Amino acid sequence: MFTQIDHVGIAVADLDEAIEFYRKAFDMEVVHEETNEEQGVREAMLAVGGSGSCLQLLAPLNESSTIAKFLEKSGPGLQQLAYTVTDVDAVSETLRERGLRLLYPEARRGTANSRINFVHPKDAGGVLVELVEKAKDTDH
Ligand code: V0V
Repeated sequence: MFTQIDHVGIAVADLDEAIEFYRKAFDMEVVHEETNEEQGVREAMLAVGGSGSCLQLLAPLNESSTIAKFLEKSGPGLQQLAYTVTDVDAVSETLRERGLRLLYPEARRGTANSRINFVHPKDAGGVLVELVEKAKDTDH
């Protein structure tokens, strides 16, 4: 079902400060950065060696962002665990059949034109699980 850990998402208040921290403390470099208006985030992907898995730093774009709400309630830290899948529609359907709530009826646009959906954290042991079907032409 899942082919690898795509990324681990961390909520941060200030994206530039967080990027600087990860660069200085852990020698990690940004491989992709973008703003996703629909998701209400500014985000950066940082490579974890050559593993293919990334760290995703997520900063809120505005006060109504899910990340703003998360920061207010829980403070900065781990917000989500994302798995790579080859077909997000098929995996979402399988998980629905298994009784898990998917957040969206249809996949939405994620990082670098990936297609994404989420399993509600209350149905996944307290973990916000993201499913990521990568765009064909990307390596992150
Ligand atoms: C909320 N809860 C969480 C959680 N967020 N538990 C674990 N991890 C999280 N991230 C718990 C919370 O403690 C509450 O538990 C309960 O769920 C309801 O929380 P809430 O504060 O009322 O929050 P809601 O219901 O307003 O929103 C929660 C959901 C929301 C998960 C529905 O955050 C959401 O829609 N997330 C998906 C979109 C997203 O995260 N976008 C930003 C990343 P108690 O207190 O009732 O026990 S964008 C992204 O990842 C991109 C672009 C990408 O990867 O490509």
